[in-house]
Amino acid sequence: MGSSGAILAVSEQRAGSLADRARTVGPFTPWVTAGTRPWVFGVLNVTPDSFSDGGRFETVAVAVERGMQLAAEGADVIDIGGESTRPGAGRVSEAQEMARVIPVVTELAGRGVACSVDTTRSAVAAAALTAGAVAVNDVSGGLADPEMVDVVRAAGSPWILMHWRGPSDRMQSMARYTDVVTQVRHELSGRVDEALAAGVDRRLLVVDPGLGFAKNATHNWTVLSTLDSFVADGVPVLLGASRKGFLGEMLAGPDGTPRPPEQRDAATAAVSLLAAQVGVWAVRVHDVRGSRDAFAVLQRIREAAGTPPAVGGVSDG
Ligand code: PMM
Repeated sequence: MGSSGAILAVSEQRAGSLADRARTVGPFTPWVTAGTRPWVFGVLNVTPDSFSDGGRFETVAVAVERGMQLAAEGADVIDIGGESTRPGAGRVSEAQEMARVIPVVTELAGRGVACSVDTTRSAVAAAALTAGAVAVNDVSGGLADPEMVDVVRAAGSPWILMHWRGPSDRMQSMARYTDVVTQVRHELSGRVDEALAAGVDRRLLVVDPGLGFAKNATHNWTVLSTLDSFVADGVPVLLGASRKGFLGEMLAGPDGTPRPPEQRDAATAAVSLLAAQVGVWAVRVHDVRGSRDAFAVLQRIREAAGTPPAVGGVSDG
């Protein structure tokens, strides 16, 4: 891989104590929390076909402007993706994904904005890290590309491992569970164990139950009702509920038509509040302000009650 030299250089810089490394890679590492609230990852899909914002941010300039807006609204990290993962979506070529994502990462990182790359491809992840991304968000949990583990290990990059059972064009046929919570937790811990066995630092791992990925609405609600059990498993948790179909179904009009994605933000903020209450490490949302406002409400209530926040990172040690 052409960028491996750069990745190794980054890796060498990042050697040293955890505290040094946290300083080097910035604060958006799983062992650091935002303090009293979860980190907020703002969604920036540079794709023509994502289910909620597809087609709106296709040019680099427009995408960068949107990224800056998300940051101004309180996103801690901008999560940049170039391949839609909506149910039924087909794949784009690696070259196309690179062409969509890398210029946007380069520009936003150059402006001092923390970016993660939402990709299942190791080459795209490597190029994004070289361009200044601070984390890899891999919806396949490392399953789609066996070389992803080498890239994140060499870069010393945080790696979000989402629960995944197969590609988007087939995943809904894989939404079969006898006990969704136990099985998703078990499959996630398998991904974590495999990453650890390959030499990835435990403190760089984040898990995500993958709402809507090989899960129907009932599965999603069941997972949300037991989010605390995912947090209790001890690996920081990121949650991506934003504008997803199960919220649209819940908010359907009298004729049963699901509420459109852009009108699901209040429900998304409600999920973010629930996530914060149980100690989730980060949320991934389109409407950053709604979740930040929800966290502010929770913060005031906790202050009034004298209750410490539940924050879901791991300690430096
Ligand atoms: N969902 C989508 C894309 N990337 N990444 C993580 N870690 N978790 C998610 O739930 C997730 C994701 C699909 O939603 P989008 O089309 O709005 O990006």
